[in-house]
Amino acid sequence: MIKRPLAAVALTAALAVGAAACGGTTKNSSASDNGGAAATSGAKANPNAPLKKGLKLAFLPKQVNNPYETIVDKAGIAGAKEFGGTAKEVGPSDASASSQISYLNTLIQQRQDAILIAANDPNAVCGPLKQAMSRKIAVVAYDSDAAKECRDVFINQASSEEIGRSEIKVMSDLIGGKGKIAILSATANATNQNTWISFMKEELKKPEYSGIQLVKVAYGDDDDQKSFQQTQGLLQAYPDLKGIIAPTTVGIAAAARYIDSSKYKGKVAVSGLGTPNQMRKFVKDGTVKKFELWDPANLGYLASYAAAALASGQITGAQGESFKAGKLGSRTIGKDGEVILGPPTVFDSSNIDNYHF
Ligand code: RAM
Repeated sequence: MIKRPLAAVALTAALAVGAAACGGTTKNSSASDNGGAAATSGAKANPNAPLKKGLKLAFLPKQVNNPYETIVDKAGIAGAKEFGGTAKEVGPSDASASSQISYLNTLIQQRQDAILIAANDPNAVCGPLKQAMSRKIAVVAYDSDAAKECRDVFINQASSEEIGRSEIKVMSDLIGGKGKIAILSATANATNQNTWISFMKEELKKPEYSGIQLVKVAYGDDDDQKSFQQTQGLLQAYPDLKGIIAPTTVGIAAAARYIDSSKYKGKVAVSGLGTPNQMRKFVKDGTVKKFELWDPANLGYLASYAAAALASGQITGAQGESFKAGKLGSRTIGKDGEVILGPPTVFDSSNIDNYHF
C-alpha cells in the first residue's frame, strides 16, 4: 500500500491555510507562494463570487487517442455541464513537445474562458499560455504540469513524490528487493513522468534497495507500438532484467502485452500506472501482479471546477485559496499553485474487478 503520512501532513497544513482564506481574506500572492501569473499579477480572489454561467472551457490533453486522457476529459466536460458551462476537448494525436502549440493559438483566438492543458513539455507551451493569461483566459494544467509561471494552477492526480517512491516500493516487493530493473516511460519531455522518475531515483538511494539496479530509462512516447518495441529492446539488451516499471497507462499495457506472449512471462515483473480495464487481462493471467492509478474521471472533474473558480474570480491560484469542486467537496490550493486529487489505489487480483475504467 501507499505510505500516507506525507500526504496527511501536507493536507493538514493546506487545510489550516485554507481555513484562513475562507474567512474572507483575499490574497495578493507573492512569487514565493505561487508562480501562477494571475496570482502574481496582484489579482484579488473573491471566495464568495458565484460561478459564472455559460463559461467556455477547452481541454487540451497530451494526445486525443489515449484512453486515459479520454476518461479524464470526458468527466471534465460532464463536470462543466453541472455549473452551466460548456467544454470541449481538442488536441494532437501525438504527445511530442510542440504538438499542442497550434491548438493553443486557436483556443486563444476563440477566446475560451479557460484552457486546461496536460502539457507535453513544461516549457514548449509557455509562450502561448502566457499570452492566454494576459488575455484573461484562465489556465489550468492537469495531469502533466506546465512551467509554474505559465499556468494559474496545477491539478495533480496525487502527490508526485508518493507516486514515484511507491513505484519503487511495489517493484521491490515484486522482485524480492534484488535485480536489474528498467523504466519504460512516456515521452522524454513529459513533466509528470519526469517528476515521478526523479523521485523513483531518490527512493532507490535508500539502503533497502541496494540490491536493485536501474539499468535504463526507455521512452515509448505514449505510443502503443513504440512502447511494445521498446520493451522488446529492453529484454534484448538486458536478458536478465527482473522488472519493468511503466509510469504510463500506454506503456504498462504495451509492456504487459509483450511479456505476456514472450518467454519472459513469469520471469519479468511489470508494474507502474495503468487503467484497470486495460490491465485486467494481464492481472488475471498473472503477467501483472500489482499496479497503481487514481480515478482519472475525478481528475478531469476537479480540473473543470478549478477552471470555473478561476474564470469566476473565486480563486487566483494563490496558496491557501479554496474552492468547491462539486461532488468532490472543497479543495485548497497548496504550494506552487498545486491542488492534489488524492492518494492512488493499488490494484491486484483481489480488487481489480471492483473497478471499471
Ligand atoms: C498516460 C499519460 C498520462 C499519465 C498516465 C498515468 O496515459 O502519460 O499523462 O498520467 O499515463
